[in-house]
Amino acid sequence: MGFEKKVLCLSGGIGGAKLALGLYRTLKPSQLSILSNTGDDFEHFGLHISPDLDTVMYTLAGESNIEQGWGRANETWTFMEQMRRLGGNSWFNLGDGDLAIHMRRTQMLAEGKSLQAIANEFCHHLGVNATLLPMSNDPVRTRVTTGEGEDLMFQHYLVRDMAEHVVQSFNYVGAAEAQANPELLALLQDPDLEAIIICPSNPYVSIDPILAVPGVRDALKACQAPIVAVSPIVGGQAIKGPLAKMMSELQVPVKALSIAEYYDDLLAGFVLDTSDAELAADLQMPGLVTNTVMLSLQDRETLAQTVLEFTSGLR
Ligand code: FO1
Repeated sequence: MGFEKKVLCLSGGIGGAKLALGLYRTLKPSQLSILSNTGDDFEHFGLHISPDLDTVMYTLAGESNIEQGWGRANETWTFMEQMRRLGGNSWFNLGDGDLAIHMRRTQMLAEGKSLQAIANEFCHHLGVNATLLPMSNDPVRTRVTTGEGEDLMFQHYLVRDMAEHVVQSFNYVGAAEAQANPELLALLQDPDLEAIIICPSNPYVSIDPILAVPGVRDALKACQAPIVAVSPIVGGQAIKGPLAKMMSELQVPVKALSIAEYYDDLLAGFVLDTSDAELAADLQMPGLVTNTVMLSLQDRETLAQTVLEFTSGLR
């Protein structure tokens, strides 16, 4: 498909990581960088937890729990069982092996290492040869305004409270003061960067935190590489997670076109699922209609190849 140089994808957690894996297996691993959301990060049991960084890393390492989407395959849960027996917090499940990642990251942060340095070291040890780029090395925390009391920390909204609250708005605490990852800014100026893919992640809580970091959106827009988004809404539904519920609560029509409009001037093209083929005529930009539901590994690779071919036509 004519990509010999560099490709960047933007991803949140589970849904985005599927396409990131397809891209990782399609390209030479060293060609791919994944710009990751850190707005889901939080402190738990005194540990710094980066769910989206870890989900992408486990997925590319081939070590993720495919059914669950997050966490490790073949995980054991002795820690959580004992923590429950002791009356400890049990709403966020930390597997025994997963714990090592959080402890090691917390230790390295305490030693003054950056999220980027930590991601590089973890990817090296897990054999992931793509480049995982945290959107910033500074703290950004997604908060959800529900109109019921104070803003909710994202993991409280999503996991502890199972996305039951009605969302009114989101804010990304710390974003305004955060420095964009310098390695990202350098890549966006690299003439070898040939394509930028926004994976089918939740625009409000996975992609917007990335775009909220000062300079990122402008650097993406100024980049010579075309930007293409894959719709996370298929046939009026989200494949996984609370996106469709959020959109209806925000009075946004729950359809793929709403996502294309949301990203607006960032995009050179948009990818719709075959079930939404009739919407392609109303797209205000070049569109691709293809199967975007990634059930198998082959689906992930096929979608990646198809999206890359589409994007190369937009250069
Ligand atoms: N999601 C859940 O729904 N329940 C959990 O107990 C849970 C634990 C967990 C531990 C580590 C990790 O990296 C992710 C984890 N997730 C869990 C997923 C995570 O909360 C969300 O998928 C992302 O933040 C959204 O992209």
